[in-house]
Amino acid sequence: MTAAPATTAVPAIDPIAGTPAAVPLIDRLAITTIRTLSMDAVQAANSGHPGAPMGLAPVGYALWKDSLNYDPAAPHWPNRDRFVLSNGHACMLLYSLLHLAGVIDTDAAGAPTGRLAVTLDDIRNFRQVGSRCPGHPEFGVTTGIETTTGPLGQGLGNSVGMAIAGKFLAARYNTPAQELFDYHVFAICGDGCLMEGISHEAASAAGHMRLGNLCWIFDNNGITIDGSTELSCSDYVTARFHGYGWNVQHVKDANDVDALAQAFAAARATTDRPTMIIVDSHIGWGSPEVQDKSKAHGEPLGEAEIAKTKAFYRWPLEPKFLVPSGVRERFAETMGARGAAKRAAWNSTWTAYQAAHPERAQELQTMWRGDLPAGWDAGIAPFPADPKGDATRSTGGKVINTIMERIPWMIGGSADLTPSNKTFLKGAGTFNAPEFGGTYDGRNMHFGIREHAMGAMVNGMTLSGLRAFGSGFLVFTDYMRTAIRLSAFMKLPCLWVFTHDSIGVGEDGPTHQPVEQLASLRAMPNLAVWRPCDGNEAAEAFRWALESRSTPTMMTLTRQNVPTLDRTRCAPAAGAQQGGYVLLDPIGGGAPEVILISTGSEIGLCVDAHAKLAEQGVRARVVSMPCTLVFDRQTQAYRDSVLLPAVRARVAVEMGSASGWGDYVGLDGQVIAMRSFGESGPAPQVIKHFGFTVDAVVSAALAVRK
Ligand SMILES: Cc1ncc(C[n+]2csc(CCOP(=O)(O)OP(=O)(O)O)c2C)c(N)n1
Ligand SMILES: [Mg+2]
Repeated sequence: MTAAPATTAVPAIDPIAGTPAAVPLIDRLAITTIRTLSMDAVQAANSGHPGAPMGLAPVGYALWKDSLNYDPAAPHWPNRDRFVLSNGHACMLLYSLLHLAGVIDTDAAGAPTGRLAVTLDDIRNFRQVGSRCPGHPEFGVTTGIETTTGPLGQGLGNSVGMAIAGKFLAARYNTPAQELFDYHVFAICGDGCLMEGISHEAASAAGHMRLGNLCWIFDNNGITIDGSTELSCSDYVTARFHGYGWNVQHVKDANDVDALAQAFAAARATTDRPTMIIVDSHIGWGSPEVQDKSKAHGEPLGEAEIAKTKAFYRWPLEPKFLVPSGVRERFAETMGARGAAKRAAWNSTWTAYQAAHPERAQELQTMWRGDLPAGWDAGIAPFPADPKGDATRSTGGKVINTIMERIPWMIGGSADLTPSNKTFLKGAGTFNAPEFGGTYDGRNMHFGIREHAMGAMVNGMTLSGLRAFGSGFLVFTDYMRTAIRLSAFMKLPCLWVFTHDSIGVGEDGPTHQPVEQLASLRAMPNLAVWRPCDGNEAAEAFRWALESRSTPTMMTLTRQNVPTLDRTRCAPAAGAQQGGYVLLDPIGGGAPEVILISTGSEIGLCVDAHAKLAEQGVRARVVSMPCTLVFDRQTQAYRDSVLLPAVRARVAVEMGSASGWGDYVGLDGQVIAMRSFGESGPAPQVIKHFGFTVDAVVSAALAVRK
């Protein structure tokens, strides 16, 4: 299946410096192989980060060799331990490990392709366009990469989400006879990850939830890009993590693989809380000139320094990318054998489980395929026409509650705004540690006031197969923008449910009234920003979101009531599946002279303006555009049928930034939008104050028609 990679005969290498003499030669060779592959790859690319992989090589090696339960022949095995490299710049550590461990490559469906996930040639092509070894680890590009990292701290948040998923799956599916899920999540992080605020949010949440299946490993090298951490940070990490309720261990020498192995074993044995292992290390270890200096962080060592460092390692200068024979075999006989045995045992458990619990087994298979149960949306009932209407956060909450009943692995919650967001899942229990009154099979997450970590946690939960959602106020998506961006970048079908979507928030004022958020989120590639106009469009939007496999959804919902449109007068809400559709055409027929385009709460204004224009004999069309990204994905013919190219008199109306609407109204159109921050006041007054009135829409329509 997988071609055996060429190995190089062991050159005349002496025992390798650094690791204790008691460590077998082959292990010392393996560790130095990781170091030298990293140095050579960065040098060849003339770009990258050699220092952290050189310091962390024994840490990664000890973890993979002796602790990680992972079968390189089955990188998608559901009960594998997860390994996250939160300090993504250290990716040559990960690429080296993936290569040496012989992790196989799979296609999008998870089938083996017959090559390695990372070949030696991939490593030689580190950081080149199209390479399997991009500048930072990318989920979906390289098999075995569990999550994309690079923005420091994100991986830590992801690891918490993965640990939550592990607890949830164990609680929901394990039986006394069959323990299907007992995996651990290990994340390596650096000074940068721990300085980032997200690490606080994530650690606090994980400690509170008592996630005993989680372990973070801190590369305590005292160096960041600017220089010594004395420049910027003197946190006492031990006390900090004790404060979070974590088990804290300290390994005083990163080269001490025995101490590391003990620490990993102790982390596994600690099941009532997460573990932080602080590992004192040296960036650029072994390099005479750059060890312990920030210079080791992010630039090639240079040929001369590589020569000196390899001499210190007692390693031959040539060939580059040397993998001594025996090193790959060492991975195979340790991690490989252990992983294969664990997976074989798991397979028997799974077979027994399928026989004993066929429905639950079916559920898991559906989840693993990324599918939904048959008839998952059958419970969604239409909302009857109602001029008074309801807020889309309320109708949306009803839809979520309907669909979650049929998707048992749908789980999520809010950053402490559950009653406002209306995302509580009735009767679904609370995910939390039992000592705080929760259970691990509860499906209501209380993320706390931690938007940023919530984002990364939802990504981690989604990476683990769950249909996870996070909610909050739209204006605060800025706090978690990187996590949202990564969901779009990783093509995860996350569901972001953000309410209070405009100045319609009212009294809370401009700090709470989003203006530029819609436009800025729409600017993100592969993020479907939905802004439904009523309950029926909200139902369609959720349908789209759940059926999406590779595009996350940002559902934006109103705080204030909006009318539920009479669908006998307006087009059916199913049109929303195209992202934009003709809601109303001229009363009495005839070609439209003017097109009103709008979303969400402003559709009501356009519907009323449409009637007023008709009274004045103006033939208007109203286009509802709840999701521009989905509309843009339609055929040109469809888009032209909605936004008739001949009709250049167009008005777009949205209580947000005007940015982006020019694409739809063109140079002859007008945009009624926000040009400033909002105002505190009762919503109807604020909305009127900023000119969002039927008359304004009518005037604009008449103006563009000329
Ligand atoms: C959110 C974020 N901010 C800034 C950066 C740029 N950056 C990459 S590595 C780094 C320093 C990280 O220091 P540390 O984690 O200690 O890594 P080491 O130098 O020890 O490898 C910075 C600032 C980033 N990748 N992500
Ligand atoms: Mg550092």
